[in-house]
Amino acid sequence: MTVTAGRSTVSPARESVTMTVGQFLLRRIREAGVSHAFGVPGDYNLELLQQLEDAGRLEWIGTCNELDASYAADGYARLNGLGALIVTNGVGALSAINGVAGSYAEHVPVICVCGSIPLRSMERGLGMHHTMADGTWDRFLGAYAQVTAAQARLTPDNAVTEIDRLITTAWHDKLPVYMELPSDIAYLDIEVPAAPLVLAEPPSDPERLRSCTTAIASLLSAARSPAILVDLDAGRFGAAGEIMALARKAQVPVAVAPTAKAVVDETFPHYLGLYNGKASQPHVREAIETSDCLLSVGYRPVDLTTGDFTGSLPAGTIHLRGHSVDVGEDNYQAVTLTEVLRGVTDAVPQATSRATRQSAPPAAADARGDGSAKLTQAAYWQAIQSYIRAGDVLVADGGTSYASGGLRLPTGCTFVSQLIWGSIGYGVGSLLGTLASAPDRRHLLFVGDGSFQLTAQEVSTILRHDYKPVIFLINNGGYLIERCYLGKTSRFNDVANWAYADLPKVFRPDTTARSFVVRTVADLDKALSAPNDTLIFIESIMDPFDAPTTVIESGNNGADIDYGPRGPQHRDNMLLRPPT
Ligand SMILES: Cc1ncc(C[n+]2csc(CCOP(=O)(O)OP(=O)(O)O)c2C)c(N)n1
Ligand SMILES: [Mg+2]
Repeated sequence: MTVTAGRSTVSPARESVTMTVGQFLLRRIREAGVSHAFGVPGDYNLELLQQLEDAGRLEWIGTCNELDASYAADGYARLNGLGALIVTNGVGALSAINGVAGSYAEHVPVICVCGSIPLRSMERGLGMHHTMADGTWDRFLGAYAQVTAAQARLTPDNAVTEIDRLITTAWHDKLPVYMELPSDIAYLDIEVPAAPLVLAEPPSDPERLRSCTTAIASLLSAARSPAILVDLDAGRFGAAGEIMALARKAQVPVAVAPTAKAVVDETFPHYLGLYNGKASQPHVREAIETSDCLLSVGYRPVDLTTGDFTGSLPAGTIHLRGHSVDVGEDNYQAVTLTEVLRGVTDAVPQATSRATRQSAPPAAADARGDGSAKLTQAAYWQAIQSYIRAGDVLVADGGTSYASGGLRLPTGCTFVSQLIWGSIGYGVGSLLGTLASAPDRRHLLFVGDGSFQLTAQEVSTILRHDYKPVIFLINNGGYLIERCYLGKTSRFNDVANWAYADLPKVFRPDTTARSFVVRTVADLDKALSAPNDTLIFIESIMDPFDAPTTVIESGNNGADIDYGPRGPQHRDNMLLRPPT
């Protein structure tokens, strides 16, 4: 029997179908759970975009530039588990490479498809546009080799194996991949598997899993002050539920690195808070650093997650990763994170004696003062704290907006930030992606004027698709966080003053967006009472030197690390110091 599926012919005996290379690629991306693709058209990918539009499997979200597409695919993948962007040869691919490198640093699985020059041109050595015009065609593949887990140039011969290898690698390793689709092969018929792509964690090696879970469970059961420290891989590998189940059964407190904020529900009774070396609350630091059995999940110490290297984990820390574990001298391979956590949970006795160790952070002094007073950062974050509700998606860009990491989040919230890679403007592009991934949730963006200027145009795409986020923009006349490193009053830290709140109207003349320019607490309260039935844009004007103490201290420490003892930060008044 032969089954006809569109143009394709299915032959059950061979379990393969005939399909074009482009249609197969789009089908596999869809089967991997991705239903949107971001990017910019170009002559080398138009044929694929035509296939995308004809098949209707994926929704195309055209962005203003490829950098924003890479941020959007990243934000999308953080919520959805996988994301995709489609760019054109050279010019598009290199515009996107910063964002894809960010996905690598932050362990976000993104598929970057580049419509590239035709195989015909490569075989005949034809000089083509969007190349160096020197007959070479491997340069961009080479560039992407530095920032992706796997790369391939598709051909009719390798398309089936390479498409599956790359998508599976992205999903399995939680890292981006790059594939070039030469523009003259997308419409060629090839034989492809009829069965859908199945993405599943490989089962652990049974003996390794047993030995590993037994070793961890016995250490944990004997411990007097066990603790768990969670980093972002716990979220990427979908292990938050397992971590909480273990913490509940063994009654173990859980702290998270700033890179993993909200991976563990912050209302969870065993949730301690953020661990960040010296910058942690004392009870969190003590629980982690003096634990006699610390279980870390995906921990990757960097300056911004170690309180600038002031933290140190206990020597015997057990390190769990996506697919391997270290316990003392023993290294376990071929074990998957969720299976290890489930195995340990099964093996430990139900603890009853350990009380939950959560303690609320000290209540901040009321910073709101008189409603007519000039808005301060302290009053701002206090007002936003009461605005957050369960299930919100918070996206934080760079600068003082990082202070959103200090908000106490209700249940079901997601926190998206690019703390390790730290490319400013990421938040605006990423917001487009989180909105496309979860349009029914409320999305809040925290962004500074300087960061916003890198990717502001993507607000037009957000409006074009009728998304309804709340954009909180701090207008403080420049790069305030940089003033905490160096150049307190230097001109290079100033930016042009835009009429930010007017932009929704510029980007979509018929917009229903509500824009506010806020100068006082009372102004902010009024803006915060607006219904979320359209995009809300809140531009808050603040003093150029008003920064949260956490941001000032991290900038000051950063200056010492970056410039060393002979650096210019030691001269008078070179950087913004905490108020005395
Ligand atoms: C792509 C990129 N360029 C430059 C930087 C350096 N940088 C980090 S934060 C920052 C300033 C952010 O200013 P703003 O968004 O206005 O935040 P503020 O601290 O003023 O609230 C800059 C320029 C960066 N992180 N990424
Ligand atoms: Mg600023």
